Amino acid sequence: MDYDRSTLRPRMMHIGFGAFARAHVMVFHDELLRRQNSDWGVVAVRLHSGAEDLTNLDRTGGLYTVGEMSGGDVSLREVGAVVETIHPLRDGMEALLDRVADPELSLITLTITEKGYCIANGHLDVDHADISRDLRAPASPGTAIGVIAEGLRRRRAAGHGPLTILSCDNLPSNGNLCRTAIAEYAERLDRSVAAWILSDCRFPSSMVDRITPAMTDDAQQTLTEALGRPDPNGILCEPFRQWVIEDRFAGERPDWDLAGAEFVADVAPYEEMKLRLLNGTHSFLAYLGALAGFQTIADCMKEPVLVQAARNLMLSEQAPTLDLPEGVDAIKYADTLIERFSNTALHHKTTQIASDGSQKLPQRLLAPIRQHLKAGRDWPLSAFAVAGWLLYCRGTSEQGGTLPVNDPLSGTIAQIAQGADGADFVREMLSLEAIFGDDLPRTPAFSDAVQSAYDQLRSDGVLTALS
Ligand code: CS2
Repeated sequence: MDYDRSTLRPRMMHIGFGAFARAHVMVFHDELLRRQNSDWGVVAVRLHSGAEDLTNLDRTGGLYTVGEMSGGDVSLREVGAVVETIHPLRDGMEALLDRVADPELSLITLTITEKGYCIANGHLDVDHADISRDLRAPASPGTAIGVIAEGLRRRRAAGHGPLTILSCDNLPSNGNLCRTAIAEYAERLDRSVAAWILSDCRFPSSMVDRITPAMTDDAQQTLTEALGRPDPNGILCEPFRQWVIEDRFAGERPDWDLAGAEFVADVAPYEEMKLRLLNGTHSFLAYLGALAGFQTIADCMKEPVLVQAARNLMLSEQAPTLDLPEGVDAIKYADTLIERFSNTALHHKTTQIASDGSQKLPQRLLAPIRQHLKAGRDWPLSAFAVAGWLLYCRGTSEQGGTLPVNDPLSGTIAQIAQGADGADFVREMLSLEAIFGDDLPRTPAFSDAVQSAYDQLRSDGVLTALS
């Protein structure tokens, strides 16, 4: 280890210590610790699955390996930032809430996925089963939102200072959404706590980027060979990493700029660019690629029709909806994405990216489509993406293989798919307000375009339809 870990204190907590966090947030943090004497140690938290992973991490004293993969090369880094792990099912909820309230803590970073914020129509979804359960028993919350709100309540009651909560999930204005969710939740616990959260705590937005597929047995094997021993918490990812953070913290912050992060006044242009060009195209490839029988994104990139379509989606349909950050060239950005997607060392499954479509479609594809509709522009590839999601939701690939539909709305989706086919299926799916709002289903230019793309996918198959 290149730095003295004995000086690290539990000053930062990361909730959602899964694959992405280990490969992204923690790598930036580790790099900072290599470059600066610092006491910013990390408390690694998971709320649901993963207790065993954290116990394994304790066994190695918090150390784990990140392998950056490109071609046949694996470049290894040992990350030493973790000083403590907490899992409420293993350690008890009090241990976690006490840590949030601890005066030494100043920052919570979050990777809890899109659905973790429990937002509907821009507000906390108080009808969400997990949120309503937490509100009935706020001292033993199950959601990250409930944990943070209750921890902040205790923190304030103990007279300790505010926290910064930094969202690192793929949502536009993720900081504001996080602030809304936590403050609206706290409002129901205690109005004065909500007021304190709004006035004193800070919720910077951030754009995060690093392609990090879920670990598989094969990936574990590759890592074991490169490392010379197994590492149950090890993770493989691409070499590229980017983190753009709104510079708005409640107190001191780690100098992640020393590790390559960018602190800026306004993250929105970076977030939109990445969500639409990278994630939007990822979803496009995930649904259409999986339907056409491709297992991974790199496999999709071996099919010229998909490469051309992905590039056209980025440059002809997504880029025109963006105010790109200064100095960014859309063509170069798109070419770099195609190159990153083509990394054959990463086995990034199309079905993994296809998960949680109901949570991803709105910001990745529907927001730009709304702009096209307003401007009277065509959006044929975006229509194929939405139609691809619809067809994917029926659960069968063109070869007859099973496609897993992992989604918070999977029950509703399965019901619609069982009850209807063809135009009725499309109409019923498009009337899911949580995804499409109440505007898109009432816009014939929208439903007609999606319907006709859907028909074309069904009659011609993905590759013919796209070419
Ligand atoms: C992907 C992202 O799974 C998905 O939905 O689009 O996880 C993507 O790999 C990351 O955002 C890349 O930074």
